[in-house]
Amino acid sequence: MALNLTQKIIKNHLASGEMVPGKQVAIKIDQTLTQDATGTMSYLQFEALGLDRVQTELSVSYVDHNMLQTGFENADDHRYLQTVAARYGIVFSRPGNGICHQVHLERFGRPGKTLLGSDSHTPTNGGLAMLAIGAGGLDVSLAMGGEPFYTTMPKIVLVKLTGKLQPFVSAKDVILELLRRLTVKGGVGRIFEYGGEGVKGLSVPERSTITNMGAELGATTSLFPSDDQTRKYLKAQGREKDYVPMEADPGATYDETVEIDLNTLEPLIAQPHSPDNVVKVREIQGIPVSQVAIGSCTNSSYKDLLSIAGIMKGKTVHPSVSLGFSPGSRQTLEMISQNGVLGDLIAAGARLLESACGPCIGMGFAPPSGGVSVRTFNRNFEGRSGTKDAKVYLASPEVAAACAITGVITDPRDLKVKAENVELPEKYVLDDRMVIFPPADGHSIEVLRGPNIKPLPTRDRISETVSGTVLLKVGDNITTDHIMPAGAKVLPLRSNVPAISQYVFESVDPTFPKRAKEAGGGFIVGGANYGQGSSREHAALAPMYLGVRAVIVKGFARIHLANLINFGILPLTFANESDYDKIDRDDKLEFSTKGLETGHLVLRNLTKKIDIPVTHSLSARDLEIVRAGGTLAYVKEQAKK
Ligand code: MIC
Ligand code: SF4
Repeated sequence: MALNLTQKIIKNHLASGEMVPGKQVAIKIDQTLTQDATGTMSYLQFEALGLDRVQTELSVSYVDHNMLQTGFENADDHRYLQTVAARYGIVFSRPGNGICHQVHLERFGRPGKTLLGSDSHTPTNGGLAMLAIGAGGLDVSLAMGGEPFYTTMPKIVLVKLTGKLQPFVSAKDVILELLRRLTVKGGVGRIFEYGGEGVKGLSVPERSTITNMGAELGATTSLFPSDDQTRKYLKAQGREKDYVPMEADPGATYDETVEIDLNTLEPLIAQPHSPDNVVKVREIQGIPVSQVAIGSCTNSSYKDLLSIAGIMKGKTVHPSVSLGFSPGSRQTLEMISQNGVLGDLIAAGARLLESACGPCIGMGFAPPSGGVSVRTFNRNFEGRSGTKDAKVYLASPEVAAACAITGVITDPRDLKVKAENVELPEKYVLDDRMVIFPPADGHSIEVLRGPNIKPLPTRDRISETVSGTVLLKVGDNITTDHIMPAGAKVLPLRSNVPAISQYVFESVDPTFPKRAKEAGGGFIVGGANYGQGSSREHAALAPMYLGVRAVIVKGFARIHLANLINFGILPLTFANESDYDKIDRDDKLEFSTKGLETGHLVLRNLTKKIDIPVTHSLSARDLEIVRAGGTLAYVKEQAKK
């Protein structure tokens, strides 16, 4: 049977299950990656498994998120990560070496392999024809322990590209166009496989910009074939031996198809406060801009910085704009410092930021009050920048550079500059000195833990009757940034669940943690696409710590759903969406867990004296996990058996 590329990779890694959309599959994982903000939890969980060494072909631990060291916490976490990596056979990418997804693409990603990362933008490496999936830290720790990754087999969507990108139109516009058409819910339960003639003209870094932001569609992952572009890129990275050609079989079929003609695409921009609020740049040109930020795992490659320099060279950043840029990796930074591009950008007035996530996660470079910030990033959720009333727009590097010069939202085609054809280098600077490879035997390594690293909270087995109060009712598209904010103040508490739980739902209802504790826990009610955005398991772990028993919504985002199960919170969905209106905050609810296996439950709303039917999509394994009080408890029970 003719297989598409996704099916080929899954088939090669299928540990159990059937490749039928909607059924559970278990996928063998070749590589894992973690970053520091999710990594500490992931390695604490790996340690709890009691294994001696990681079982994967390659596991890499990056430090790129919690880089602002205003106290001992982040520095302690970095030291913990470095020592735990050496102890258990994990490669460690030191702070300063760059953003996990960019560095992984440059140095480690391999066509046809599977990659599980504790970060939602892990699909960046889909640009190299990897099946690269974002997951909670616990799922990644299990994968490091040799367990397959369990997920629902998604539908596979062919994104057929034709034509060629026109000058000043870039890869970012391809994914913004998809977000415009399909919205932040459009990719849920789907994998986006790119194909068609238009693929050939896109380099690996461009492909990765597109697969990176498939996460904003809610997709399980996105990937491109491995072809001559892939070979060229790997060769330039000194890794031609990692190249294998990979593509869909002729006649392969897909569940859905979307077509994009690259010839007709125009520069696009996502307006506040959602990545799918996309319009043509020309439709909103002229809006004054106070800040421009270039970087993030989406658009911080060598090619991106060269494109910007092409526009900025010899010009000056507009007096009302502050322009900051963070090269995606140390490799990129070294290269632009050697070829003069860094000098050109600095001469133009740009501010060099660290090679890290930085402003993308609210770690510095926050916009001014009410300011407009144009960013090459992937997320513009309200308040994420660190300034609550800032208005963040998402656009390509070319659009961002144009705005930096003119001080207003500008279509780069309206600048009187010639578009440069940016070629990828024949050879990248190869310098892995900031990567520490683990010793063959890590037994003698002492794992160093700081006082901010607190033990993992646990949950008891689920009871036969669950009752409690509705602590909060929220609407559609609630992000994990709403549930568990990031930013410079909260991020240093990632290894300390009791402390970080005090910030749950801070921007929605700051009384939530106190009320939850006082009520002895309870329920959250939400709308569609609940938990979209990041992979942070703290958005489940901290509510679990506060006693949340079940989340009842119209629909879940994939990673958050898995995280809720992992921490023993029951994810329930309204059988009839209109029943959302039949529950209010402070209502008392009760249900029996006896019938969980049937997939259908009845919630008794004791306050309104009505019954509300709810369903769930949990597999038999998921159910056992929730009954046990979470995955770690389940794994331990299994080990005893
Ligand atoms: C993000 O972009 O939101 C993050 C920060 O990278 C998260 C991970 C985290 O919260 O640590 C993600 O995307 O998964
Ligand atoms: Fe870092 Fe931003 Fe990418 Fe998340 S989206 S990994 S915070 S750069």
